[in-house]
Amino acid sequence: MQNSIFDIEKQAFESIEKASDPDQLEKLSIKYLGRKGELTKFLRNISCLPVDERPGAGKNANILKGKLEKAFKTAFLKLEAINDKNFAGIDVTLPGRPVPRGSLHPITQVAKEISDIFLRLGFNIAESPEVETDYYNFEALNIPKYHPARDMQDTFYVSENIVLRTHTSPSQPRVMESCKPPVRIISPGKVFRCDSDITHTPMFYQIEGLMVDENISFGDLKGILTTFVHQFFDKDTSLRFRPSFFPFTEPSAEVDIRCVMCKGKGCRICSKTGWLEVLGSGMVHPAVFENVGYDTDKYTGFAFGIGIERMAMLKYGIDDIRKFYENDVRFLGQF
Ligand code: 2NM
Repeated sequence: MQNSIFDIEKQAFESIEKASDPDQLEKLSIKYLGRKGELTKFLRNISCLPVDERPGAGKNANILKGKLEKAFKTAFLKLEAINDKNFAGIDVTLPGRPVPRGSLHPITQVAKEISDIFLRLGFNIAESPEVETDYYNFEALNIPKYHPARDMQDTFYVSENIVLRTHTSPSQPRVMESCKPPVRIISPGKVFRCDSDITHTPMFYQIEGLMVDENISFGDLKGILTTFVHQFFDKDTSLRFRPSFFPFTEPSAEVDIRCVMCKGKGCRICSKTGWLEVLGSGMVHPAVFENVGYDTDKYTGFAFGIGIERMAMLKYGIDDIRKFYENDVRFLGQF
């Protein structure tokens, strides 16, 4: 009398479950599925069964054969994994390895921070191409052909009339050509100058601003820039407006703040002067307004330019501008 198919199934699965090493499993596989194995014998003896039971028994036996083959395979893989040196001894209760979290580049953060201050003051963002015509980069801004700002040592020329913009101001005549006052815009972005040392990189970031309307005065310039400095540094920072020169503004003023390091006592950062130069500004030159078709009897305005790296260096006490562009995550990850 041979075992029923159900007894074979029950016994086989119980012993597969108990098997603790691959050799034992191999023996079990032979016991059930081998040439003289239980299931093989059962299949061979089907002819001894009553005729009407044969098809059902054959079908069940073949289904069980499939199930056992699969169960042996899975059990082998499981034992193999447990015995694998690399797998053995893993403590699944250990915390996972942290995935390092990225952060915005400090220049991006400071650019956003400065932009946000001016957006809250009612300015809009105006962008323009990084590769610019000589006209918008220089001519429209009252920088004539012989002006030193055009010196080959400063400007990257693409061709005779195409340059990499040396400031973000070209966006401003572009906006003024197509919009009537009131205009209140800031232009953040990359600019390029052929210069490289601890305070200069050939590519750097600027935010330039422009406000034009009827009755805009130097008082408005002072008010807006004072508010900006107080929000960016802190509200107790003193400012000083010092006469200067830019071809596109008249009068022009450099804005200094009380040294953020020594609070005015005089140190290495402020070259013992107690003051730090943070931005340039002035009342827009009438020649610029004439170039864009604005009525110079009706409109006045002010403009300013801020170096983003310089603001970031002062805010975070960074002494070398090149650190921003060395891509060292130990530096960049601190902000
Ligand atoms: C500065 C300083 C002073 C400036 C001027 C203009 C424009 F387009 F209105 F003429 N845009 N930006 C300006 C004025 C920029 O950067 C140090």
